[in-house]
Amino acid sequence: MPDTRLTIQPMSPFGAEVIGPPAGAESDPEIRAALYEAWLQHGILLFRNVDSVERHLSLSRSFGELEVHPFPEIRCKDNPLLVEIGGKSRSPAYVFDGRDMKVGVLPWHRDTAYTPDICKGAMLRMVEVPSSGGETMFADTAAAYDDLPADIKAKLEGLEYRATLRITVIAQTRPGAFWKTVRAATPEEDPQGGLRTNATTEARYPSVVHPAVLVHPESGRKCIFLSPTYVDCFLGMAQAESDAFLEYLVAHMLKPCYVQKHRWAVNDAILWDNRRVMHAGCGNKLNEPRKGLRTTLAGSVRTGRFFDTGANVDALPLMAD
Ligand SMILES: O=C(O)CCC(=O)C(=O)O
Ligand SMILES: [Fe+2]
Repeated sequence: MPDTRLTIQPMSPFGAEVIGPPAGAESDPEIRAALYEAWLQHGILLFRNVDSVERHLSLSRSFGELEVHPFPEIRCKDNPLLVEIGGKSRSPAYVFDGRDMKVGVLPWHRDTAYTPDICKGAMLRMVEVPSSGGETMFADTAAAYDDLPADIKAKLEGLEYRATLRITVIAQTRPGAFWKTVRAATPEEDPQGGLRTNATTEARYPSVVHPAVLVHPESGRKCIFLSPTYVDCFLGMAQAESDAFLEYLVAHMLKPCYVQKHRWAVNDAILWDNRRVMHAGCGNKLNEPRKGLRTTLAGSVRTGRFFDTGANVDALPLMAD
């Protein structure tokens, strides 16, 4: 019998809003199972009025074990299972997107896709929302896969790509990033120092190889398994051919019929299935607060391997915590 305390309201073109459950109801195994099923079916779930860290953690945990994020710099000091997105504790990367100078712009990616074990999912809760902008976009790569022409599906069969973490704006300006006209701020525009490079962070994560298509371990659906910002090259293709193929696939995945754009309200929380969904931050105007807290769900399938099989990750320098 359906639980009347829980309504799953589908959104367009994909995802669903969860109306209810009352705080703490997720400890009920039946409600937990219904939420999990809805998450697998819809790819992203929106919860409203998640008004405390405890509730955020409790909801996140009902979808699986949480993991500590690989970036020490963005972990919350008082709870390493949470990372801070935006907020005042990090110096923002200023980006000119061709029209406005913005902070918080994040090109299309999957979380932790620069490691061999791409995480299963993540739940972002917004605690400060700017007066305009600051949306997050999500793209359904399972529906996008389904609609590909047969010859492209055949080309993707068994295809792998090399991926490398890029966290600096200029390094992200490449095919597949969702802006083309990006530039870093000048010192006048960003008195704190303009574009910050973070070579130490990037050096910590050696390039990895992932399959271009993932058979979702739970739903069995095929997903275009790209994290476009990090893709260097499809293996076995010349760079120009690889760039053109990546541009084609990204343009396909970003058709409006696969993209959900969420305008946040305070205490909205969205859980995404990182195996199926990629996401991007639209950024917002300078000098407006925006702060999110995010959990990360452990327990993906290991799809990746290090590109350089001799990479000794343990020998790499650790960042200051
Ligand atoms: O800031 C955003 O809109 C997206 C943040 C993000 O990519 C994440 O929380 O993983
Ligand atoms: Fe992300």
